Amino acid sequence: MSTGKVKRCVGKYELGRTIGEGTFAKVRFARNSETGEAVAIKILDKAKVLKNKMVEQIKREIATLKLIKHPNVVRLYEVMGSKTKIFIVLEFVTGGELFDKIVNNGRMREGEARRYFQQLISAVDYCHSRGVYHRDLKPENLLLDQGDNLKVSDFGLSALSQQVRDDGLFHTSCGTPNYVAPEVLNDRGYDGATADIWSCGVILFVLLAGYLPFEDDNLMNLYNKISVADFTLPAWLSFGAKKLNTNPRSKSYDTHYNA
Ligand code: 3AM
Repeated sequence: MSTGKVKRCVGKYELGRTIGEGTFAKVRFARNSETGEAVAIKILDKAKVLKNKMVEQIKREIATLKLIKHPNVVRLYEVMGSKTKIFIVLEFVTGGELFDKIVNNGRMREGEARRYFQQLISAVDYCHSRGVYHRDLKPENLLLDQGDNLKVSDFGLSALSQQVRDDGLFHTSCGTPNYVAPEVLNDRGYDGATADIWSCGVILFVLLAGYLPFEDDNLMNLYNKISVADFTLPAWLSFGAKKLNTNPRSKSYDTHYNA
């Protein structure tokens, strides 16, 4: 028997429950009414985007993103707008967030971390080769699918997230900029590719160590630690994993780095 409830639709998608609130958008479950396929829809407040006159840039970026197809990147199917909102229709990913694993089980074995890291680098390399940069790689953007494969979300959507950040404080909703490269913190213009690789390094560190390389309750102290690459490698890392540390200012593989 029908409940008589009218489902709210966006284009051909029937909106369902709210999955969560991200850095710059609300995320809702939805279903393609033609195919039955499940999707996730990110919903943004249009006013925030328009205010910053970024619409043209965002349209350009989205056109590029539709061409990005990689097993480790969350697919972007389409983007729609209403009078007040922007709807970004995405592949629905069911396995939760990678970092929930760390929160629940602590650090990973090297083999497990290596597999996720290879998938991350594969996604990043693919996007970079198409001129698409993430600029905000961090735990909440690393999802897992049913087969325990990594899916990176929000690739190329930095213009959108930047908008909303500009309306609040820098990185308000994600707390602290632990994953951000020093040159991004300086805010003097930066290379999207190397900034992403820095964040990948921080992510790998967290997978293997179970804690962040740069942490401080005081934001200025945190900026400072990031700027001088002041971190300590955990003793349990293998020689191979330690060797991945590419801090050009460190001469040996001591456990403490402070350039
Ligand atoms: O609020 P939580 O942390 O449970 O995992 C993302 C996060 O969940 C989820 O939406 C919340 C806000 O970002 N999410 C983001 N993109 C998603 C997607 N494509 C997604 N869940 C499924 N598929």
